[in-house]
Amino acid sequence: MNKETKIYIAGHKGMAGSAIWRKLSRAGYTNLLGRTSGELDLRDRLSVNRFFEEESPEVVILAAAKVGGIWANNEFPYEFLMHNLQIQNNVIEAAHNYGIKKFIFLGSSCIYPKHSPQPIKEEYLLSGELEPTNQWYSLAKIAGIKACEALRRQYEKDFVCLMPTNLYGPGDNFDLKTSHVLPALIRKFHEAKNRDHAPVKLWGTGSPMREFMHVDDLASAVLFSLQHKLEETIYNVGTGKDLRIDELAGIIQKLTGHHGEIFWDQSKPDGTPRKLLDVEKLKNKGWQAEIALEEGIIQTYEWYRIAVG
Ligand code: GFB
Repeated sequence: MNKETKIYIAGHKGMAGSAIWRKLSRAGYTNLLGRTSGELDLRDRLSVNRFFEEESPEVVILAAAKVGGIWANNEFPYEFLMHNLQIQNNVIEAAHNYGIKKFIFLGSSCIYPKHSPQPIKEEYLLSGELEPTNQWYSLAKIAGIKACEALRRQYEKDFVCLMPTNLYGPGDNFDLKTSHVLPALIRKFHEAKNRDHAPVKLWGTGSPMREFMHVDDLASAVLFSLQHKLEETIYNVGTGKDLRIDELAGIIQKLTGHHGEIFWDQSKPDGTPRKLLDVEKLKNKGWQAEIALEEGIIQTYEWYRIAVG
């Protein structure tokens, strides 16, 4: 692989894909390929095959997926299962058929069992029941991992799966229903501050623990995975540190300058009690996350304020 290698980043307009595009461009990769969902519907097998036929990418990074927070996952189980299966089946199969040299599949820490021992090692996959709110998404991602594992085993393909922890950063979804917790909290506290420090209503009990990683750190893990030989199928990608949701709320409240009250709506689900990734495997290869949580939130809050005007 060199700087002219043709690299297709599927989902290059999404939060993860656009961070990967920025990272690779800055690292000097000059032959990046992207298509918006309007230009190429990854759920359409014929169009995907035609695209691979015409463009002949050498490396593929699959960052396209239907994603969302706990409410969206629970509310749209069919789309989270089927759209993800369709996208990854088409892209993985085309990558296999068109002889792609290296393939990176992005999953999520929610593939692991709901009550997994902590921190979660890669080998805990399929050792227990999934969290019900996001089992649909998780099952699709697990199928994608198994397809990559099968290709490695049967055809000796260099297909690697990265499992990022909860991501956040510029380009995130700030819709209060469908977003993940971190962007939702930035928006809720920001808007409440501007409404004379009105009270803020958050979901669940505040006791679940989550690990958050800036999307630029994921992009650096993807670059690292392109530049190094990885012998195994799955590598966790995280910071190795987590915190309670009510602690996260405290940090975001402070950073946004909100001084009002916080209420917890316990009719909303908590989801998995904890999902801290064990990140030793990729660390032993030489990669680790660098962006501290507060620094990342400050940068994301700045991005959000510019985006909303
Ligand atoms: O980020 P989040 O939606 O998803 O929620 P998961 C994390 C925790 O924050 C849950 C609580 O316990 C929520 O109840 N929370 C508190 C809130 N206030 C809010 C709020 O205003 N909005 C949101 N969204 N949450 C997702 C999976 O799980 O994580 C996906 O459903 C994916 O499949 C993703 O894996 C990374 O961390 O629970």
